Amino acid sequence: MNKPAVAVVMGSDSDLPVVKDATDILDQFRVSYELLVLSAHRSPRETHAFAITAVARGIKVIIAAAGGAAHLAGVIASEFPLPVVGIPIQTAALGGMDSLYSTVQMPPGVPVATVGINGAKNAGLLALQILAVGDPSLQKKLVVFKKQQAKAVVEKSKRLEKRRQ
Ligand code: RP5
Repeated sequence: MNKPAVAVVMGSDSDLPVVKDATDILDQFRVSYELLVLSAHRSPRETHAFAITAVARGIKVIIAAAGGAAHLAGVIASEFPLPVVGIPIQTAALGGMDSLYSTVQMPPGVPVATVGINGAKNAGLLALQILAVGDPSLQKKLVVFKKQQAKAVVEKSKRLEKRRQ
């Protein structure tokens, strides 16, 4: 694997079981990534340092997961000039609506591409699709992935039909 073009960050290690769906899909496509715990509130200095140095390290897209008052993706997007994908983490208190609103409701000028609550697989795929804009071999792999996905749905439908006969 070569130098990471993706960084995957999360507000706490307690987010890792969800975030794993993002790293699994990156692993599947053999795309390397940085993996860090950073908190907009608990470690603001480290978060700031990470955001302002990421481009120089070759990072092209950042996936940021957080729950509750989920400001991590937005704070990173305020300084990182390339795409940021936000994953709102499901919470016990409010079911993740708090995380969703905190991540998605960014002010004009600072976009965060927000996936659904716990939508880490889509965050990984979106990061791959962003990289694929300038990477024809990754584009080909994504085409194969989508064909396989469609085939799996057709097969499920056939199995269902058979069971009804
Ligand atoms: C957020 O607070 C984290 O992203 C996590 O989802 C949540 C709870 O963190 P812990 O108390 O488990 O460390 O900042």
